Amino acid sequence: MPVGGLLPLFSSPGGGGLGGGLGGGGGRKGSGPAAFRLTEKFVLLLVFSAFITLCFGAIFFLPDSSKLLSGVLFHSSPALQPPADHKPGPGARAEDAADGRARHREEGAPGDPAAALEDNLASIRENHERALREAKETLQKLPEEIQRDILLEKEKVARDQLRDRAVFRGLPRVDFLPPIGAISREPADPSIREKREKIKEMMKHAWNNYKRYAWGLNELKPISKEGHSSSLFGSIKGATIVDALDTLFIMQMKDEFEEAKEWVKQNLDFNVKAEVSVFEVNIRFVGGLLSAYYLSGEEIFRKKAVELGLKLLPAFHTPTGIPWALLNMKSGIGRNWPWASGGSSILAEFGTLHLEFIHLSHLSGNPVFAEKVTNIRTVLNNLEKPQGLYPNYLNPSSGQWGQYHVSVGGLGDSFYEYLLKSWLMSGKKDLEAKKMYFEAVQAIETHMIRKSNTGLTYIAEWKGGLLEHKMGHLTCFAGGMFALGADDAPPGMTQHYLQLGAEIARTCHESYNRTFVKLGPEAFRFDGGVEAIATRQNEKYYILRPEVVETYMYMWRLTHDPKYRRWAWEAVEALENHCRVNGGYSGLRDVYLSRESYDDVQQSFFLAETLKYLYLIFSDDDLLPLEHWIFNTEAHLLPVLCSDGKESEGNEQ
Ligand code: DMJ
Repeated sequence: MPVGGLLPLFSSPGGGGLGGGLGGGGGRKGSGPAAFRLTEKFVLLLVFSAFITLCFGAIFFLPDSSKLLSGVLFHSSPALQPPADHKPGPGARAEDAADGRARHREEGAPGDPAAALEDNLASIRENHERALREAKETLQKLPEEIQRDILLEKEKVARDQLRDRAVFRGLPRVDFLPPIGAISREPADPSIREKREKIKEMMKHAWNNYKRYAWGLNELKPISKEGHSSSLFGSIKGATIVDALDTLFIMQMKDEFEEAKEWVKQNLDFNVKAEVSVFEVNIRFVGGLLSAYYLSGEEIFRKKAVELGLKLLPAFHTPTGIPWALLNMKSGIGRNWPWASGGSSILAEFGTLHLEFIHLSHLSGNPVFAEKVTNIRTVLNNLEKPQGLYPNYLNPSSGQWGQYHVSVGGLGDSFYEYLLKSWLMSGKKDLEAKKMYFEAVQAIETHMIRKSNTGLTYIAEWKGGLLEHKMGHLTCFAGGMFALGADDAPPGMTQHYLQLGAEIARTCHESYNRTFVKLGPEAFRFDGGVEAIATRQNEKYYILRPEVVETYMYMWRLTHDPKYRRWAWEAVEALENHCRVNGGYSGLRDVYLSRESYDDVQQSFFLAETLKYLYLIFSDDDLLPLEHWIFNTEAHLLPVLCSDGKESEGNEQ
């Protein structure tokens, strides 16, 4: 429990506030009949917290308590109202937070509900005991000691801030090396060439409409034909421009790339007051700028990326160095999503900074970025993991896990992706990342991967030892991840991981194929007699997400099985038939309906990821070869670094 939460008990020895009312004086000596001694206070606290725990524990076992809680506690938006972004933006998380309290279902160990119940109670008990321990420690401190702790913490934050600024003395000269495979030949097969050309035409349609109706704003509303702003970026502007830069480059849309670059030069401004999501700004803006730099060599992108990276540093000024989710870039004040378990930071957010931050240090000569993400690893490595799994929530002050929820979809996903890619991006030198990745994947396989009755492999959600048999669209990226890591798997496991990747790809393809529009829902279930189908109205939408075609791209590159090109083309046709409108591309509110109901948002990741992955599937493998390039989680390109910290191009040229 955070110190601040207990302060009123001690606030005023002479009275005033709860502490005063209860006798004050730090609880050491009672000053009147109503006063409580320290031990009495502790007993009261114990009884009170046991009561609260029991109430909450009971809610977990109410039928469909998710509805109850989402309505009462989280005011979740009505069905048919998909949030702007779901992975892992606030919409997704708010929903997930509510969903996280959904009725627990027993794991696939039939006939053992008692053990499952026992597990769940054990984890509740454990959380409870931990909270009590922390409360007890704090209660034993004198008010002066608590005040001193607070002061020390404040001083530490101020020192950190000064240090971050001091180390950096401007950008060093960097020799730009021409990128490998940034531009490729036309595919030899005319039918493939034609398909690739079609995807480029889709990019033109998306870009031209954005330019026409929403230029300089974050995203486009293709039905209303106006700009769409998302709170994820505070008042930073131009998300679509920065997200699209590298796709424009590899598709050789030179004029468009130039106009985008000009906009960045003249208008991209980070001196904004409003709060931003550190994760979203990192993956889209820092990632997009780094990628544009590595492809084009234009200094403006390096400069802007480093400038933005420096602005994000105050997010790390927490007692553990685990960053806040939200940051006011002007004031440097951070906080976490109010709905996140016990004030926690989110695994998929603080765990998805590593690739970009290593490159920021590489391009700026400033070690501070690398230090921040290395520290995140250290904190994680010092923690006990339940069954070897990483919970989605971690408190940045106490350094303790929050709720024991584990997901390879929203809230967890790209953390695992970045472990694998850190290993690959380091030129296979970052052994720690490799170890963490394969250990995590092994635990995921044991505790979360299951097969449906008809043999579809899926990744469920783990909640305190129980499984919810649902898989998110976001989770579909994991097929590509398993396949990409296969080569470096422990002895004898390469084929197994390739196979696992192929099975996830097949399941996700099924989730598309079982809809009317042939694009998949936000989440699909394997229970109540259904397989790979969304059963809840608020999980039936599709917001132009990339994860399924992302997995097709890796599977195609790694196996050349023609079915992946076939499946990718089905997705292209579905996008054209159901998402394309006069004003661009729109997401859909229900993929099972024959009549389109548009959500009226052209997400920036549609240009950054969905169209880029599709284009690569119909290109030869020498366009952005996987051994030289790493795709960040927004599909932005970062070159593999050699052991000496140089990009791999350096060695090749
Ligand atoms: C993108 O912003 C990134 O892929 C992120 O990791 C998750 N959500 C979207 C796409 O669905």
